[in-house]
Formats: sequence, C-alpha cells, structure tokens
Amino acid sequence: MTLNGTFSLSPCNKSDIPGGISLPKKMTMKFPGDIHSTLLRNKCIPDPYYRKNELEVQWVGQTDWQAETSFSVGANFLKGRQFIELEDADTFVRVFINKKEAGLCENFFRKWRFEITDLLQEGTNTLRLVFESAERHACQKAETLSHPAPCSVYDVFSPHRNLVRKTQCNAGWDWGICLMVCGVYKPIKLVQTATGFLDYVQTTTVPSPKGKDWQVNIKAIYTSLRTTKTRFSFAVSGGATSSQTSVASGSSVLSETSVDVQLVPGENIIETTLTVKNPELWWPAGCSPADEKNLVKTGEPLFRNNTLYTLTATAAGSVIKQNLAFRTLEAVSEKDEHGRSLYFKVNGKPVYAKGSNWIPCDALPERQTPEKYENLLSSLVAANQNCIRVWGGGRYEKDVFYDLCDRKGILIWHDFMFACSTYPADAEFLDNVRLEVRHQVRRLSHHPSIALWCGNNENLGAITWYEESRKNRDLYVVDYDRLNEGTVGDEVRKNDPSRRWWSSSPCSGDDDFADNWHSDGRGDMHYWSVWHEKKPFEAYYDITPRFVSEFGYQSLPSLSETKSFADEKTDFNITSPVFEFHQRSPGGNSIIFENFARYFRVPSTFRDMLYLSQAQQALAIKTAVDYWRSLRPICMGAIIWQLNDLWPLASWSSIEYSGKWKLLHYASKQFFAPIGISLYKKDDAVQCFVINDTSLDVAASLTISFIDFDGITLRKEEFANVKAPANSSTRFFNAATDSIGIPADAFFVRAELTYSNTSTTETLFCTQPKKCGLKEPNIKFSVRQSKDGSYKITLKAEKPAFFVSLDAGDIPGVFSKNFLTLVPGQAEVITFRAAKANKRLTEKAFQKKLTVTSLRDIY
Ligand code: BMA
Repeated sequence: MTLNGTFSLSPCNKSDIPGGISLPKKMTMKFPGDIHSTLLRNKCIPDPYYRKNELEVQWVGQTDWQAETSFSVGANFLKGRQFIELEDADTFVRVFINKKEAGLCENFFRKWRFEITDLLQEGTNTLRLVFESAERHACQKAETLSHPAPCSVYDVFSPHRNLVRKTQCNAGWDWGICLMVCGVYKPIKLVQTATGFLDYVQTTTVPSPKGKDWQVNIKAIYTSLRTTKTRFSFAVSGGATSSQTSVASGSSVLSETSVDVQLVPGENIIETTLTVKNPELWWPAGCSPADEKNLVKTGEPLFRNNTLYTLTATAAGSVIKQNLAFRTLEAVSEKDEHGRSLYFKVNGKPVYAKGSNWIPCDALPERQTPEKYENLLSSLVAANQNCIRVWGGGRYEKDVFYDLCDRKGILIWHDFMFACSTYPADAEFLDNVRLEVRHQVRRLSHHPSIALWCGNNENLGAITWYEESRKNRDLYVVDYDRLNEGTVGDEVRKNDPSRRWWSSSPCSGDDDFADNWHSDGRGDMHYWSVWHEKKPFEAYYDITPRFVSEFGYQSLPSLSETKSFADEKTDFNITSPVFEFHQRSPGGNSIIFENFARYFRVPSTFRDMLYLSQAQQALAIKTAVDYWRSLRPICMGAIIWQLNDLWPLASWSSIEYSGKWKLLHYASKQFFAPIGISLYKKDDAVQCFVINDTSLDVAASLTISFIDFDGITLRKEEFANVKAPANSSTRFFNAATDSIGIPADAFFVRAELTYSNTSTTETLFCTQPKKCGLKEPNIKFSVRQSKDGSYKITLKAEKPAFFVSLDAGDIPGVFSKNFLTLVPGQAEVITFRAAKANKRLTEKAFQKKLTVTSLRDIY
C-alpha cells in the first residue's frame, strides 16, 4: 500500500525558526513532496526565485522538520512480514512507526527498506518522518574527517556539500540557487510479503551471429526472506511505437520462459535467456534508416520515436515491467594516429554525438514534473541533438527521464553523482556509496539509451584546485582512487560489464591523468578557454578535440524571463544588485560585455543588451560546433554546457527556466542538422565544408556568394555536383581571405546547399561585425493564423539583416526557425506554435506581442 495521505508538518525545534517568521498552527503536506514547496504554498516563505529572496529562505535547510500521518491496516496485512520502502528520500530521514524508530535513510540516491513487522498493529498506526538538516550533518561529518575534503563553493552556498550523499548542486553552483531541499519525492510504500522482493531485472540484447534473431540475456535479483522454491517467469511483448512514454500493456507476447529456482535467504541471482525473432532496432534520434531515407529525400527530419518492447518478470507475486530494446551500442576508445578516439557506435554506425549537459530541471523537487521532462527532452531532439550528459553534480534522474530518452533515441552519457570536489574515502562513506552505485546501476542498466558510465565530473582536475590537495597530492589521489576506481568503478564493472566505464570527465582514457581542459588528442575534453579564460571565439579553432563533453558561453536572460525575477522599476539594469544576484559565474556579465566590445557595436538599452547577449551566445557556440563537425571523424562529439536552468538567471543554458528557447537553441537546430554546411574563416582562409551524418551518400549543389551590405552579390562560386559521402565531412571551398579581393568589412559570405528540393544556408562575417557598414534592413513582417492555430510570419528585408531574432514575449511556444539572416528579395516564412492553445491569442494579439530584432537595429 502506498502512504500518500496528508501529513502534518512542523519544525522539530521552534527555536530554529528565525524571528519574524510565523508558521500556521496546522500545516499539512503530501508525499511525494518537498518542504520548501509546502512552506511556499502556505506563504511561510517568499518565492525563492524572485529578486534576492534566496537569502531569506536559507533557514529552512538548516532546520529539522517532522511530518506525521496515521494509517490503518487490517489483520490480513499483518500476515507474513511487513516493510516500509522509501526512494528519493532527501536526505537524512528518520522513520518512526507508532513512535518507535524503524530506520534512518542517509543517502538520497539509495533505496531504503526497513522491516516494521514488530512495530505495526491492527487498526490505526502512525508514521512520523523526521527530516534532519543535511547541512548540519555535513558540518558534523567535517568535524570527524582525518583530513579536510575541500570542494567548490559559490556565491550563496551550503558548506561541506561533498560530505553528504545528496544532489550536490542543492548547495549552490555557478548557475544554481542554494536550496538545501528535503522531502520524499517518490511514493512511500508499505509492503507485506512472506517470500521476498523481486528487486531488479537487468537485460542485455545480443544479435545472433546468423539471421535476424536476437538473444535477450536476463538477470533477475531477488531478495528472499527464506529458503523456498519459486517460479520465475519472463516474457517479451509489444513493439509499440505509441507516444506513451513507458511500458505498453496488452500487446502480444513474442517470447517467454520460466525457471523454477531454489531460493536461499538473502540475495539470489537468477539468469536465463530468451530469443526474439527479427525485432525492430533501436536508433539514436534521426539515425534510423527510415529517418535518414526521409531526410535525404525530403530534407525534413522525421524524429520518429523508437519501437520499445516490454519485458515482464514475475516471481512470487512480485512483478516488474520495463523497457527493452534491441541495439548494439559501443563507446569506442582506441589509440590512433591522433591520440585516443572516443565515439559512440550504434548498430555498427559511428554516431556523431550532438547534445547538451543536463542539470536537475528545477531547484524545487515538486516542480520536476513529467511535463517539464517531456518539454526539455523533446526540445533537445527538435534541435537536432541526439545525446545528453547527466552531469555529476545533479541526481540520478527519475524513471520518466530514461523512458523518454529510450523512446526519443537520446544517447545518455551518465556520470555518477560526484562533481568538482575532493571526497572522503573513509569506510563509512565508501560503504554508503557502494550500495548507492549498486542500486542505481541495477535500477538503470536495462535502458537502451544509456551509452556510458562515467565516474565523476572534474574530480581528477579538482585535486589541483585546492591548496590542501595540491600540498598533499598523494593523499588525495589515494582518496580519489579508493572512491572512484575502488568503489564506483568496481561496482559498475561487477553490475554492468556490458557498458564502457569511463573513469572521469574529462579524461584521456584509462590510466592517463592528463589535464583535459587543454590537451585535445585523447578522450573527452572540457574546453572552457572561451568563457572562463576569456579568450576570443576564434580560440575554438586552436584545438582538434576527439569528443568535447563540455564547452559553453553564457547569455543574459530574455526580457520575459527577466520580468519573472526582477522588478521593472528598480532592477532592469545589467549591474543592478538583483540582476547581478542572478548571475553566479564570477565576472560573468563582464565577460559577456567584453565580447560585446570585441565583436559588436555596444548596445545602449537594457533590452538590446539582452538581445545581443543571446545572439552572441549562439554565435560563440556555432563557431565551435561548425569547426568541430568539420573535423569529423577525428572529432565525434560536441556536448554543450548546458541545456536547461533550474531557476531564472543569466547562464550557459540554451533553454531558459520558463522553457523558452534562447537563440542558441534555435541555432543548434541549424548547426547540428544531420546534413549541413560548415562555413568559417580560419588561418585567414574562408573554408566551406558539407557535413553528412547520415549513412546515405547525398548528391547536392553548393553556391558560395560574396555579398555587400546593400545586398549586391559581388562574386559567386557554383559547385553543381557536390557528392557528400555517408558519415563524412568534405571541404569544397578554401580561399585565402586576401585572395577574395574585397575588403573584409565590405561583404559577408553566404553559402547555400541544395539537395532534394530543399536548401540550407549559412552566413559568415570575415571580420568583426562592428567593423562592417551594416545598412538599415527595414524588416517588414506580417502574421496569418492557420487553421491548426499556428501563426505564419512572413519576413522581408530591404537590406541584408543579421542575427534576426523573433520573440513572442511571454507566450510559451516555439518558432520553426530563428536567429537567421534575411537577404533582400528572399522572403522567409516562419511558423510559431504556441505551447498551449489559447483562444484569446488572436492574430492581432499575437502580432502585438511579436518583436523582430536584427543586429543593425541595436546600433
Ligand atoms: C563545468 C561544469 C560545471 C560548471 C560549468 C560552468 O565545471 O562541470 O560544474 O557549472 O563548468 O562553469
């Protein structure tokens, strides 16, 4: 039975409540739920995301809270043995049944099961949960350490976050609010059983050497309470491609088997296999043969969902239903003439990983809703991305996340939850982590979308960040290795030998401790020279990486986003205290401004600064990706830091906290397109490549025009028979800038690739835009509402218009295209789809909200 009734909530010690805060006598909450959201609902705390309210709510995480409820059980339920189970228990949760302690949860990432057979009674019972302040536990732990464990801290932070097993970024980050949340975010269960628990079912799928059949290797893990003979049954069904995110019911059984097992008390491993005839294969987004064929034929990506099967396992009344899919997936890393490669290969196809880093999708757990996951992950795929990195400072995600990645074909680079820090290596800590990793690997390994397990985020480098660890490196290297290889790696190798274990991000490969922030030839790289080292965008050309798992450039939030956290009358200035409070990267706004001055004419209004910062961010990341994609197959991965925000602020994200796409996310749709152009100026030469990530050869034509700022074409190069082989990057044009014979500030380059009646274009400035004599474009646009409720916007410009941005204000929705160049004589028709149907949003109302801005407009 699930205990999701109403609980009464109160602080354990009234003295923890700061003066001036009054709590209602009776306050109730529900589980799953978190205490900050409950206090907000009860108006006991202000909105922590607004202005500087974050500082007003730190006391909540420093307070112990208690939640109590009563529930009733009948005599039947008291047969056999009874247990209480908690998952997503955040973090130190002491459990009392009828005033007696049943157990203490002390790791957010573990599953907890406490026996309560002797505590329960027929009729009414009480459950009391005490949430002990994780911050206090961390400080107490710090007192016990044999040597300090330094970790990264940010403007607003909770100390010693690395000493407790909790979402690390709850303690604040360089894009994250500090909210030491607590609660239980999954249903609390009471379980009655006489036999035991079917805890996990792990599967791997292997193609049979001959023919189209596949073998499913099944490993069930059953915790038995006694010696008994039990039948285990396994069945594969389905092959539904519906939009349902998870297990389809009622579909036909394709294969099944059962085994009778003599169980012994404790953990039992049951292994068996099944064969499935000619199943549909699982593919990363856009990579299936049908998708690629359609794309090459029509130019339109299909983004079809993958076919998922269902594996149903039953034993002694316990049932597990979970996704099953058929694919081979390797994370290949081999020594080669360039160093050491790193790339994903799916069903034998080398896949260029195009994606983003994922952080928890909201700082308030109750707002981490299935809709938010769906919006963010479908936005990722819609921007032609096929990969996501679950970053080590967040959490092992909710089931809905993995189900969506399975369905949408999003490859997951999965860190373990350790980031930017040293960590203790005492027995108590390591034992706690060992059970955490074992649980998470067994819980998740059946998901086809998980491509690689990675030990941590930047902890190898972190040993060089702190005085203590620099002064005593050996000690901290031993700690690092005991945790990372000795515990995490050990559990991964034991529980999921089918997947590559990558010891840290970034790293150059096994037993190689190079500084992969700067060395590029081996493994994965975090390239931060353009942001954290303030180098110009051209510094992206200084490296020849193999796989960039992190790189990023910030933008300021859009106007509608800024209105959600700042007061228009007092805070609408880049250096206002509130606006600076919503910037957590040291000197972040200055770095943005520095490049304003480096590349552009500096805008004078707050609104124009917001626009230019988003255009600049898109340009920065585009500069990197266009070049690294042209380096295929040497470079086979570009994972942008970061996809999303968990509260509203200036950050590296491509999607704002509200879900609004920034210009960067629209640009991603273009620069990550499976068939596209990479046009850039490097080493004083204009170079143009045709990129083809599909497994089909593409026949196309390419035109490269040199156009002045009145829109007059000064020179044109035509390539009628462009052959872009499958999975390739091919250069078709390479001309020294000074051989073009036109001053760099007097023209721009426009490349157009045409294939299958569709075309794509790219634009390039050959010097800083600020030096170019841009003309007033006088953009005109009209809006028509279509029958399906979408809005068709037709744009025309009299002169070339650059970095054209369409903004619908606070209307949630997506444009079919944005961040584009308009040239005279070529109208652009763009569709806007509102996220929600809204009768009051008439054509006129939408036109009123719509703004169109281009670079020249902010002069
Ligand atoms: C890397 C990430 C994050 C951080 C980002 C931006 O270090 O791993 O920790 O937020 O850079 O600074």
